[in-house]
Amino acid sequence: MKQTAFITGATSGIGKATAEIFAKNNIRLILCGRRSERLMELQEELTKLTEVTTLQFDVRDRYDVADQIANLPKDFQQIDILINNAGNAHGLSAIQDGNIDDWDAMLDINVKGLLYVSRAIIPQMTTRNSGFIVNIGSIAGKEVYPNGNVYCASKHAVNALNKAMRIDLNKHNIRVSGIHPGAVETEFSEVRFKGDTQKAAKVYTGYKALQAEDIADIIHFVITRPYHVNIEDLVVYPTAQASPTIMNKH
Ligand code: NDP
Ligand code: 8X3
Repeated sequence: MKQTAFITGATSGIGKATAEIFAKNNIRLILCGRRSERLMELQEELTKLTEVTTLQFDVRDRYDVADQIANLPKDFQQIDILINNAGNAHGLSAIQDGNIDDWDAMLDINVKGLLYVSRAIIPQMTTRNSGFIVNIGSIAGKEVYPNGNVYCASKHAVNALNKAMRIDLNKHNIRVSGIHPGAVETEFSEVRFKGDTQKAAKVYTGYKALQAEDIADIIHFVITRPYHVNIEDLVVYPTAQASPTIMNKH
């Protein structure tokens, strides 16, 4: 039977590439993000391959998130796969210099936003005793690196929530997977450095970074294992990267 996937952060990077590979594999799509123009463009493109609807919301708005999910069109109401991907780093500075608005953004989006979306969707999965949740964490959720403080804390929280979901949803036959990438060349660093494209580009020069499609491919692999197989936790680095701070650049 055709499955339906709900993808947050589908307007760029990993989320967009995941939408594309899912569409090619005939998965019905609910695509989410704040940038409505990008959502419309993607819908137009992927509708050639599968059924697509879009939800435009900020994951920080718990009421809007709950309301829009509760009012999905009939054909999209059963969500089989949830990809919790929306998130970003904001700033990179020592804890004593941290910008408190940046801290709020990272905790509100990466942690609380993921919770709001999950809370709105998981009950239908527990009722059906089936479903798949993929949480996009980060190597920042496995190790802490200099100046990464609050972003690392937010991704450690995602790592903890991934485990918590596995435990609490175990009796409901729901699969839960955490995927934790190293450096992926997306808009991530542009957001982290507040639109400084030169600084952002430097993050990905001198080596071959992971591409959004690499992670999307892995997500698709994870969700297509037989139902009794659950890949609980997966850390993915570019070959040139050995840890958050060790990079073989030329
Ligand atoms: P991008 O910046 O390319 O994509 C981020 C996505 O998140 C966008 O679609 C954006 O959509 C969405 N988003 C951000 N804030 C909000 C919000 N408040 N409400 C709704 N949607 C939001 O980065 P990536 O694709 O790289 O990031 C995707 C995930 O992967 C993130 O969780 C990130 O932490 C994680 N990750 C990234 C790595 C990397 O090196 N790039 C490595 C490890 C993990 P819009 O702006 O339209 O709302
Ligand atoms: C993104 C990768 O190393 O910038 O989560 O934290 S890193």
